[in-house]
Amino acid sequence: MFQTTPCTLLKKRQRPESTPAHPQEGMKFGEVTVYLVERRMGTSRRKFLTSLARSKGFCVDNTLSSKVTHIVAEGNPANELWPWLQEQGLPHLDNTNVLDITWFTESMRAGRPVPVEAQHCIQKPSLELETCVPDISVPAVSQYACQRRTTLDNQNKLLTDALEVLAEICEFNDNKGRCLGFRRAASVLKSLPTPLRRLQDAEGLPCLGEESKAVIEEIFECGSCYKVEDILADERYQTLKLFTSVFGVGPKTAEKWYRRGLRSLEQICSDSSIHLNRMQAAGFLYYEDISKPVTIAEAKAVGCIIKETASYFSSCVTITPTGGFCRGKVFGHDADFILTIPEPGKENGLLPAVIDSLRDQGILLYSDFQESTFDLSKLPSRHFEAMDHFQKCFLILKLKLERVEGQQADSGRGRDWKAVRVDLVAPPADRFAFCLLGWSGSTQFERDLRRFARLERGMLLDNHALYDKATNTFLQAKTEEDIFTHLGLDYIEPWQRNA
Ligand code: DCT
Ligand code: MG
Repeated sequence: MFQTTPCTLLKKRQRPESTPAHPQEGMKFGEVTVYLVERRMGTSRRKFLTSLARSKGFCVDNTLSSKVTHIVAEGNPANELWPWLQEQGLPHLDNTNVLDITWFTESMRAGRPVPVEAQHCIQKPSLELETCVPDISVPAVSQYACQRRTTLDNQNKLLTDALEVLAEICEFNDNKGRCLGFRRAASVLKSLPTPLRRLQDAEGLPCLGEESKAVIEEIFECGSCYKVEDILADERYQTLKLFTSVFGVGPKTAEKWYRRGLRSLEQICSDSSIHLNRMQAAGFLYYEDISKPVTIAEAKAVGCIIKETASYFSSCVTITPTGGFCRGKVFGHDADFILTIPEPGKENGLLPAVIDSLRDQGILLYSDFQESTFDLSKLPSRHFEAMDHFQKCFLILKLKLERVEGQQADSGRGRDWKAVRVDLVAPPADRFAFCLLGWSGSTQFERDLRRFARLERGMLLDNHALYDKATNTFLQAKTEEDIFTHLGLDYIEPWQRNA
């Protein structure tokens, strides 16, 4: 059971007699002395949180002494934290609040120490648990995908496939909230190292709402979920799936066509009253090819072509694969690349030159070029936009099969090329790390990185920058690791971001 004593036994304290290493001017809450546990939190994040709390009038001690009333830890499971605390030889440990970072963040937001509640406390594991069954303790799973390691080895595919069908139908019905709920639930299950065997195994996992739990339970009991089976067999769902599989067709257009009674791609192509935009027209024209997955060998071949093409513009261009392939996927719906030039401003003419050259080579089937609207003075953006402001282009390239390793020139399709979707983005060199982190995905991982930055760190993150609201500064980063460090997060490798 959770102990209530520490919350009610807050000792009235006087200001520390000795001057601390950093004078704590304006200390307002004399009855609370906070100690931040550095393990798992990291030095820079601890320093940041210490100054943040002190700036709000909290007393934060750098040493763990009997003066401390509130010990705050982050990402430390109870079974690791408590033995460590006990080793520190602190008297009255049982009367001290041992709290999760949530108490700290809520207090920072409130501008005062919030009352300690059950959900804030990191409880001491019971002796019984420690001595009898030490190995069953499940490490806490974070509600944020950016604090979980999610490889492509999904141990709960049956469950996540079902939850993703529900997410999809919610998206078709324009129900964003429910859609996100199912996506978050699926994402948590994808991160688990072992398959769930029964509903009880999901106890304590974050982001699993009642509906998701009911689906999981039904699958365990009946082998499948009737609601999901119904959706999969539903004509509207199947038709919307088909229509949105066309490049340039989103859920809104698909729904419009469905409501007009259209049910097949042939019907759309032969309906003279339907006006397709340029992207959709290309989507239909090359549907046979671009509806098939891009293989990793094809993506590599495209990378070489882009490299050769960009080198005519400048020998200093770097091509960095991003998107699903950088997360270890062997198939994707497109191939994504970031192009950079070290010289500031030189990237401006880069993509138009690459596009012109691809056209001259006769391998450009479609291009949609978007000029840069990036303006540092307009940052930070409070609202995340689906697309960043960098110069970019969405292409369809004619990939000669002879360029693809392990591919026969004519593999029975009567032609020696395949149409392939390719996305290129060219940020200024000093934005590279933010751009790479944003384009590496997965979408769910990106969402949670931004949510984590905002809610847990008071920072704004997007594909352009990281902004610290507490200090009103932009935090610079050369690498993705730098950004994780600023956020006080353990580094998650790209192949562990398949959330
Ligand atoms: N992205 C994002 N939010 C979106 C769309 C994309 O954060 N709404 C990011 C994450 C992935 C990256 O951009 C590239 O996008 P896609 O190519 O659509 O995703 P992918 O992970 O590369 O998937 P696929 O393998 O199917 O191409
Ligand atoms: Mg991609």
